[in-house]
Amino acid sequence: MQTVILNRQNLLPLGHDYIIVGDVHGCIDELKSLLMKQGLTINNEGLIEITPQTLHKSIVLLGDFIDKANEEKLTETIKFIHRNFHHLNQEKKRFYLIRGNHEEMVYRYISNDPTLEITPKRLEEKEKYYNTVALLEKDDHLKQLFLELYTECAIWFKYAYNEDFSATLTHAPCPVKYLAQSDKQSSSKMVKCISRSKNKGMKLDDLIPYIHQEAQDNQHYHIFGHLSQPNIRHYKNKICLDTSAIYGQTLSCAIITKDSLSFDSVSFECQQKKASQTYNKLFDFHH
Ligand SMILES: [Mn+2]
Repeated sequence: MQTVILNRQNLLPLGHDYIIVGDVHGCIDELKSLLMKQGLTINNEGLIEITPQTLHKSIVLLGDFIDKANEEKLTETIKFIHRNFHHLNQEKKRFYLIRGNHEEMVYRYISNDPTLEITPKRLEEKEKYYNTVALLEKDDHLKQLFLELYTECAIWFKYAYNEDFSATLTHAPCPVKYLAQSDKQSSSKMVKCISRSKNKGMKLDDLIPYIHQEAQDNQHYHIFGHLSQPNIRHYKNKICLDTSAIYGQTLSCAIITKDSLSFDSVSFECQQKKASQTYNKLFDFHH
């Protein structure tokens, strides 16, 4: 077995239950519902209450909490995550964020990243895929909140219970050799994989063959989001949790308690217009 020297700040402490939530994309109503369904209470000020019953529950967002939703919901999402990130992490860490490709791209736009060449195509993409940019450009306070959250995002986390059970969490699927590594190339592979929109017509399992080829029949899970799916996709130790909330499907989470793994979902609540896309299914071996 490969020995990886783990960076302590990427290790999730044992003794907590972890609620690991897939791509939120501004589905704030669904995020609140999903957390409440896990026994958390949200008060009138939008703060998640810390009670004796919920003291040991931690939240991990798998990335892509922005974009695609409408501006009102995006604003609410950023404010909710920001408030609760600080609130829940006051005494000890209970709220963890993973960087998705949407956070990364929006950060590059709003920080005037010199390596981001602004071409007509880029400007078109900014409107079409990264609608949080325009919102942050006209709301400086919200932009500051986003920037604070961005600096708090990790690329990956690992929960290592024992030699038989662990879970590595990233935004995007990636080959095992990049997983939980700290070099620049590995980091970018954990945030984003090959584009589906640039490879239309190709089956997802052919586009990222490593994900099923490297799947193992064990409980050393790799849990990721990024690839909007019609439901939770689970093959051996590989699990995709992006269940297309903003596309009108569901928002899902995995729950880790000690060495057990379970799942839950809530439906899209129709409090905003859903986005549209055609699904390209992962682990779709029967055809
Ligand atoms: Mn993504």
